[in-house]
Amino acid sequence: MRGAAKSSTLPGSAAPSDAELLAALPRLHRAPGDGPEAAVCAILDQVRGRGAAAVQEFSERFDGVRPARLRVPAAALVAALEELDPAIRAALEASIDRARAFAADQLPQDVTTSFGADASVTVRWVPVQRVGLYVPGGLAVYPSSVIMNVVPAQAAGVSSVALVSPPARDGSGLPHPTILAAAQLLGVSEVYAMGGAQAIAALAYGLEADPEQGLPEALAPVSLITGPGNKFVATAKGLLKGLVGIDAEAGPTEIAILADSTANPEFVAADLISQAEHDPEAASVLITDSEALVSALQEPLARQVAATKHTERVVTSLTGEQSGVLLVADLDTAVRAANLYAAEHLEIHTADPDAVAERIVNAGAVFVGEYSPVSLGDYSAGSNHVLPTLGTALHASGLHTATFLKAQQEIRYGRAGLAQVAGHVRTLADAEDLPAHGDAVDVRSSLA
Ligand code: HSO
Ligand code: ZN
Repeated sequence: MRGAAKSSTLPGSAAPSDAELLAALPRLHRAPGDGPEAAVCAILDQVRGRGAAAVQEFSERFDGVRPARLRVPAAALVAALEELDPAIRAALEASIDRARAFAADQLPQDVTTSFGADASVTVRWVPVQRVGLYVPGGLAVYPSSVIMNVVPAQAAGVSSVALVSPPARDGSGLPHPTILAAAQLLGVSEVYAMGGAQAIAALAYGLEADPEQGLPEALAPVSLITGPGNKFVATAKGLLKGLVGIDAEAGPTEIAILADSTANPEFVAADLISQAEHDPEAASVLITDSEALVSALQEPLARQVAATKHTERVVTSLTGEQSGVLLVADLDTAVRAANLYAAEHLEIHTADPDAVAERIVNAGAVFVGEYSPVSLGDYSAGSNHVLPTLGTALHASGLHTATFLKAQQEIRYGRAGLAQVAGHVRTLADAEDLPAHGDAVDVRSSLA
């Protein structure tokens, strides 16, 4: 990648070890405690102690806005949808339709396992009752993220949704009108003009009603918070994890492209740039076994970077430590590298993309073939764009319907069913020196 800070070549005949591959892959590594923990702790404390007044103060300090109304009035949601450009409305509706179809298909079935007529266990999928959804502000406006958070929550059957998003700097004191319109389209009526760590604190602790601060009704605490945000949001989620559930402490967006000599360099360049556009810290990584592709990429990349609207942040992202090219000897090594990198988004541009996709076990989402760009998934594919970053795809998933469900277990034994295992319970209880456990079973057989 021209101008990329890091371009690594491991084409030697000896297979590189996993450690060598990992070291050659570009990624920003932050040590725990490197983030704004101390500042965020202070914000959390203030919001817990002083509620809406503290939220307002932080909003003024960090977003440059003191919203007259922290709770977005219903009339503002209605007006935003009425005034929405019809083409944007149609595109949002199409995106919602696909996302809803995919989310509905993911609903897991309750399952009962029987151990005879009088003994069974069941897993029952129960929605989290109240969730908080964070829609970021920052360098762009993200109505698509309203869809990606709300749709799986609704598909899961969540009955109470609070959506927060920072106030825009447009004098309205409200989140961007397209965000409000998307909420209204989805039937979400509880929307707040707040962002940053203060919004996460408000969701986790709740807020008492404070009409003077633009909060006519209390904000009830939520049980789960999802959605990406800046590092203050991620840090606040990390610190509050436990008090509330969280989906992730998301980092900047990242794309990895696994490509061979058949890849179209124009497409590869466009896709690397597309995610670099989000953030100067966004990561764009090409993993390939083709030196010819790396050479062929230079001209279209330079041309497209110069022509794109947000050239400055794209260049910062592409030349940052977190972006670059890894050239390896063969496709097998490229697949191994992609699995080690565990990208938020992994595109596959190879002669047989399905065969490669089958071998990918670590990625937030896999985009199979050159007509499945990440930006399709960002908006209109039907898949979700809130995905694990920073290598957490090694163990985590993107938002999906089950994110908002709990696998609650039910134990249903009768007298005969219990009698069949009572002896084992007695034995194990005694082995653990917990005889009262065994007694709780024996009391039933002695009274039978
Ligand atoms: N690529 C981003 C999501 C997004 N892109 C929203 C455009 N709008 C993180 O997956
Ligand atoms: Zn994107």
